[in-house]
Order: sequence, then C-alpha cells, then structure tokens
Amino acid sequence: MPEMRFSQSVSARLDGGVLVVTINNPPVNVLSAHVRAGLIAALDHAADAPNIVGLVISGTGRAFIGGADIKEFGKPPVVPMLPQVIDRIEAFEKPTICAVNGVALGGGCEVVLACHGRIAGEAASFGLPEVKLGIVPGAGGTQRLPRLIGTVAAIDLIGTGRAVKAGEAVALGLADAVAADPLAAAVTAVRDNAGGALRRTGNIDVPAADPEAVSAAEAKVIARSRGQSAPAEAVRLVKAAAGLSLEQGLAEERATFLRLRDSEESAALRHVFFAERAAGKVEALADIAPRPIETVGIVGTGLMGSGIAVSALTSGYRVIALEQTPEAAESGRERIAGILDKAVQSRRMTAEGREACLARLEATAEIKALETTDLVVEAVFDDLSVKTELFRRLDGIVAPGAILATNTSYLNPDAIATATADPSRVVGLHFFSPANVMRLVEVVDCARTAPEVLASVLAFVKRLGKLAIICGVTEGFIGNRVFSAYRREAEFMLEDGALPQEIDAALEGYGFPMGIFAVNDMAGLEIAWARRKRLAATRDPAVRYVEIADRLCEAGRLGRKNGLGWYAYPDGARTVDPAVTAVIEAARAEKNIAPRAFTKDEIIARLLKAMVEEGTALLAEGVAARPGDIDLVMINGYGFPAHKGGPMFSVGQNTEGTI
Ligand code: T1G
Repeated sequence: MPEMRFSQSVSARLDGGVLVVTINNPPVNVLSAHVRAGLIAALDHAADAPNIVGLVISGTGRAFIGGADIKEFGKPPVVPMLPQVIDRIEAFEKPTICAVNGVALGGGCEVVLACHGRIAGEAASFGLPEVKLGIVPGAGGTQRLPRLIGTVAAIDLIGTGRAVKAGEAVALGLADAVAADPLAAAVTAVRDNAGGALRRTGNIDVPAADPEAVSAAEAKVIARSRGQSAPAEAVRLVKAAAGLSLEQGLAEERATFLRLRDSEESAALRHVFFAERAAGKVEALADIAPRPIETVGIVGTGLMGSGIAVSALTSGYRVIALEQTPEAAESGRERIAGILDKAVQSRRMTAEGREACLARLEATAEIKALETTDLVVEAVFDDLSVKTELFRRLDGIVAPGAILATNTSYLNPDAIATATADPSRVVGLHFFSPANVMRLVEVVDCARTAPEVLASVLAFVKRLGKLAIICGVTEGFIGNRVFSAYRREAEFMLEDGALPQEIDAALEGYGFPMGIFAVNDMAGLEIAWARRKRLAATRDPAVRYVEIADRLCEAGRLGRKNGLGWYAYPDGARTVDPAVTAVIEAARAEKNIAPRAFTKDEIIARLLKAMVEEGTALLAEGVAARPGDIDLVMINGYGFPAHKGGPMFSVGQNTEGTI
C-alpha cells in the first residue's frame, strides 16, 4: 500500500481499512504547525473515505508526541490550533485510537486523552508536565484526565507534572492496555470498535471523589510548589472539572493557560528548560566518541563517596569502592547498602533492584583492585597532599585509558593532576551532597584534560541521570564562588542593619526553601571557619571583612548539630537567639556602623546583584560558558527558585534564542 502524505511530518498507510497515521517530527515529535495541519488533513481524508473504518495515531522514534513546541510560545499563533485538533479527534465519527510508542507529554498526552482508545507500548510514558514550565495544560488535560482517572490521581499527576510508565498508566485508567506491538493492537482495537458506540472522554462524568482525599492531594501539591502559581491553578482546574460542562471547563482552562503562558514565572521556567538542554553541550566535542565506562572505582566511602557509589550502582555501573582498611571497606559497604535499604523502604527501588546493585559492588582495601576500572572518582578528605599522593598511586595502577576524577570542592585539580604521568586523563567531578539525590555535578575541565576524557565523563554524568555543568578551574568552581559572593553580601547586610532572620525571611519569601543563615547552620559553620582562618594571613586588610561568623564559631556555635549557630535550636526548631543579635550589635558598634532597616525587596536586590557580579566575572574569566549554566548551578545546587530563572535570568541575562 503506498504511503499517503498529509504534511511534511504526518504520513499514513492503510492497513485493511484502518488508516495508520504516523507522526515523524524529530527529535521528539513536538506538535509543530505542520504536525497539527497533517493530523487535520488525515482526519479529513478518513472522514470522506468510505473504505476507511477508523484511525490509529502513532509516532516514530522515541517519542509519541513530546508536547507543544515550546519554541513557538510567544510567537503569533498558527492555525489549526491544538485545541481544535483535539476537539476534532474526540468528536470524530470513526474510532480513533492511539498507539503510544514512547513519551506522550503535555499536548501529546492531551491527544492521547482525546482518542477513543489508548494502547501503550512498553516504552510508553504519559505526563502533563506543564506546571514545570509555569503553565497549566492548554488543550483539555485538566478536564479530560480527571474524567478518565478521577480527581485525586489527576491532581497528583497534573499538580506535580510527574510522568507515569505504561503499567501505572493502565492501573490508573489512563491507558487501556500495554502491548508489545502497540500499533498492531491499536489496529485490532479500531476494527473491534468500527461501527460501535465510541467512548469519548469528554462525555464521561468525572467519578465522585472523597473530599478528604482531594484535599490531601491538593495539600501535597501546594506544599511542594514553593510559591509558584501554576500548580495551584492546575489543581483548581482539575477540581472544577467535576462541576462544569466540558465546554465550560475547557474555556476556563484555556484562559488560565494563556494568562500563565505570558507570566514571568513561565518565561523563567522555559529559560531553565532550554538552559538544561544547552548545558554540557560543547561543539568541539560533537564528533568525539566517549570512551566506554562500565566499572567505576570510588575512593573513600564517607558521606560523599557512598552517595556517588549508590548513584553509579543504580545507574547500572559496576562499582569498586576503596577504603584504607578491610574494616573501613566493610563499613563503607554497609553505608551503601543502608542507602539502598532506605530506597527500598520508601518504594523508590525494589528488593531485587537492591540485590542487583549490591551484586555489582565490591568494597575493598586493596588499591590493586582498581586495575580493572574505566573511571576512578576520588572522594577522600579535601587535603592537597592526601589527594596528590592518592593520584600518584592511582596513576601507576589503573589502565592507561582509564580516567581519574577528583571530587574536590576547593583544591586546584590542576595541582592534583601534576601528580600523574598523564594529566590529560584527569578531570574534576564535583558532586553535591547527598550525591545519590542531588542532580548537579560540576564537571571541571582542567588545563590538560583531553577532549575525549571530558566527553566521556559528560556521558557518565548523563547516565547517572544528573545535570553536568562544565566549569573551568577556579577556587570553589562556579557554585561556591557565587555562593561565597552572596554570603559575603548577606554578612555585609548584617553589619549594615539586617538580622539573619530578616535576610532568611526575604530569601524564603522569594522562593528559596531555606535562607542562607539557616542553610549555613544546617551545613555546619566550622569548614568555612577553618577556611577563613587559613586565608587570614593573606587577606587584604583594606577589603571589608565581617567578623560576626568568626565570633559565633569562637563562642562554640557551630550550627545545627550542636544546637547553636546563627539561630538556636531548642528541640530542633529554628528560633531567633538574642545572643546572636548581641554579637551582631557589638560588631556594628565596633565599626561605628549606625544600623538601618532593610526591606525584603532591598535584601533580595542586593543579594541578586552580588550573585550576578560574581557570575559576570566567571563568564569573563571563561570559567562558565553561559549565563544559563550559572543559573542552573544556583538552582540545582543552592536552592535558588527555578521559577525565578536563576540570578542571571532575573536581571535579564538570557541564554540566547531560548524564548
Ligand atoms: N518543545 C521544543 N523543543 C523541545 C521540546 C518541546 N516541547 N521537547 C524537547 N525539545 C527539544 C530539546 O530542546 C532538544 O533540542 C531536543 O528536543 C531533545 O530533547 C498545549 C502547552 C521529550 C522527554 O514539557 O521532557 O504541551 O537541544 O535532549 O532526553 O498543554 O525533551 O537537541 O536542540 O530533552 O530524549 C509539554 C519537554 C510542552 C516536554 C525527551 N512538553 N521535553 O528527552 O531529549 S507544553 C514538555 C522533555 C504543552 C499543551 C502544553 C524531553 C523529552 P536540542 P532532550 P530526551
């Protein structure tokens, strides 16, 4: 049967009376204007052809439909608009069934919801991730999903933007069945439905829901939304579906969608989306094949090393964890097993998954065991002589093609690399703690790192499911440099008249999960104190220096773990401590500073300015490649609210061509 073409991306063939429509719009089949037009043309054709009994809609490649084209946002609309296409599918007089071969996200999921039947392939996943872009579904998702899966489950899915795999989709009622060959199953389903009554989602009543369960689902969404408006709006629309006609519900949804699409919150989250896609991409590496990495050595199984080990194990790597003594190796193994146990307890992992991970783990005190590794990540005490000695030994043991990575936070990886005969195989991998949870990894491109080594560790970080930000060598890398600048500014404000609780309240109001002083207390104050003491001898006395943090440490206030830091923690609860206020007031008096009041906006403006100045310096030095990279580091490593886009975005510095 010859192929029929309805647009540049939509084609079809006839399979015994069933028109099998295929969308091919690489890389992820977004709903570009020609896809929408092609679908309408296919429906027109099928409506008029007496020999066609119904349609199957499917995608090619890894996606069914990845959603609306986010790059079209803000551009003049082109007909046919997506809601039109979707209404036409639902109202279509012949059975129209989707064969979901891969991801069906956003508008793609809305196409799925409008079909008369839904067959999932084994690689299918379904989601309405619009809230992650600061918007709500704009083509019926909030109204049709609750009709299929009920209000409570719809609040969870739409409010969080979480995607579900084929099995869960069937269990929820979002898909009818999973099939190894979804196309064939969908063709059969069309034939079975031909001439019969069609199940149109819009005609289904939203099933009655337990009001308490609805409130609980709503509360859960709101609790994690950190002041963003889209999740609350999405919940409102889902709840409204039960009491409105489809038409009224769609009108309300559309109006909300258009309003949010033009919001700053959505512009910021779209910036983050495209910044993530741009991160870790280096044109010069485009043609370089990464080296295969299967076995990863991890030196040190403390908090950081065990987190990295878990991350590697759960991503399918073999791990050889090295410690100094057999006893330490055994407790390292136990620490790793303990983290995996917790994952099983919280149902993030199956017991079999845990066993499979442990079967790939070897914990040893024999450095020779690292002979077979393709990559070694060092996570030992952050001391230059310890690390250089380790690299010297590793250099003599691992195979010549293997990569050596240091997880140092503050040391110069170039200095560590000099301990090896081949510094081109040395790279920095700066994980954030806890490394099995935190997504961010600063990949430090050292002076001598070979392009192939860089390409290989980027692929490694990607397989860990983490976000790689490439960074040049500098003290503290991107994150700690920006963080230090912003912390310095926060401490200047303390001296100038603000109190820690006022600065923290401003940051939390802006969307940080925790203010900077509360964060410092949680991390502990002594590491930064030790660093300040180390740097004291070389500090320029003409540069402003705030001594308040030193005074607190000298008074034994080392943060949350000893119950006293910038705050006091009686019974674990953060409370303002007059003793800290007294230290601050004494420091002001000593420098003859007359304190003045700060508004929340002023506090935020000063902190943003400090971050942006440091970010601008990092760009000028070539340490960071793009403003968006700095934004991603601050969002993923330091709690900067994603819906504000990051410090660079917040002052109008955008990654080119994203919105
Ligand atoms: N629009 C435009 N470009 C997109 C895109 C999209 N929706 N999704 C992906 N891309 C580009 C991406 O920039 C990259 O480009 C390439 O595709 C591969 O992406 C009306 C309003 C689909 C799971 O939010 O989650 O529908 O860098 O590297 O890891 O209600 O992309 O190669 O030039 O991420 O295989 C809702 C977002 C839209 C889906 C594939 N949809 N995308 O992951 O590849 S709003 C989304 C993803 C909407 C309706 C509303 C992922 C993916 P380049 P990739 P991947």
